[in-house]
Amino acid sequence: MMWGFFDKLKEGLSKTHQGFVEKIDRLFLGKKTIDQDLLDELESVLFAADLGVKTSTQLIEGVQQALKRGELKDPEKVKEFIKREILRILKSGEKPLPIDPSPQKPFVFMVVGVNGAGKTTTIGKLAHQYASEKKKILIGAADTFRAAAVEQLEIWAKRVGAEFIKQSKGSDPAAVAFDSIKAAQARGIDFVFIDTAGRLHTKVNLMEEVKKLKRIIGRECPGAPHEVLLVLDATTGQNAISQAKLFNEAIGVTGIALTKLDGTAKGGIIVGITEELKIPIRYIGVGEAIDDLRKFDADEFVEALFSNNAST
Ligand SMILES: Nc1nc2c(ncn2[C@@H]2O[C@H](COP(=O)(O)OP(=O)(O)OP(=O)(O)O)[C@@H](O)[C@H]2O)c(=O)[nH]1
Ligand SMILES: [Mg+2]
Repeated sequence: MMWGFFDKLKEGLSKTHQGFVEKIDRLFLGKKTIDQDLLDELESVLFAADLGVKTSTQLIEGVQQALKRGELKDPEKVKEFIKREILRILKSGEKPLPIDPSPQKPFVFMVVGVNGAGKTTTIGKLAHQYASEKKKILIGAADTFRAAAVEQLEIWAKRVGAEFIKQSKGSDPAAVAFDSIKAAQARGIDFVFIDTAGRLHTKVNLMEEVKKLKRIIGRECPGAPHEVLLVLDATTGQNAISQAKLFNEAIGVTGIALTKLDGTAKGGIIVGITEELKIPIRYIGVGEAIDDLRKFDADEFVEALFSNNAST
């Protein structure tokens, strides 16, 4: 199981590996010394890998300082240095939610993100994980923007054996959230997942909407939502960082699920997100199947990213 996911992760990260690790390898191949040109080229590789300007600049400064201290005489060492620094950054963002996060009942997840990021799918996968731990789950369809969104969520709820709360299309999302909390309290539910819309008529409305939802959830269940989980699509690269800032300012994001790391060359965004936002990465998604969402583990991630794909 463990190794199955590692291989999947490695395969998923192969484009990022090619666009980043392999480029670094090629850059230093046969080089005897590290000069300014080489450092400039390295900086371009880091930028192109979507690590973000801030992180790339910091890494280059780190390399320069290590060079001055005489620690990187051998160009091969530069890659090791970068790997170590990336691991250090990612470790700082590794704070998984325990399977039983608190004795509070219910523990409420409010799941937010722009349309198509993977909110509904992530709820399905998470609900599956908690359900397999014999927890009682309730899912609330507070994305009332599209009827299809409610149906998609209902399919997931049935599949994992979760209770499901919905209203008709176009109804007030806050009313669905209210019903969900009330039902969860009455039925002794352990975990509540509130799905939200990623698209309304304007961005400002979306933020007002999620603020209102959060307020209602907190009013009906003090301390909730216990986790405001922002779902970000890794394929959107730097855009994911802007989205995170918007949501964080509006409602205070407590954790991130980074989806679609499979098949994108922009996987380096996870480093930029951790460094710039200081919000823990809780989960990563590497595919559409029910088991393709995992707790984020920095060591595993960095190993998968840097390991040689050709050798498998
Ligand atoms: N390859 C891949 N696809 C994913 C992953 N996570 C989600 N998806 C797919 O992304 C698409 C959108 O996912 P949804 O869960 O519907 O996204 P959403 O945020 O709920 O979208 P809206 O309801 O429109 O706001 C679906 O086709 C998912 O199967 C992932 O980790 N990898
Ligand atoms: Mg959805």
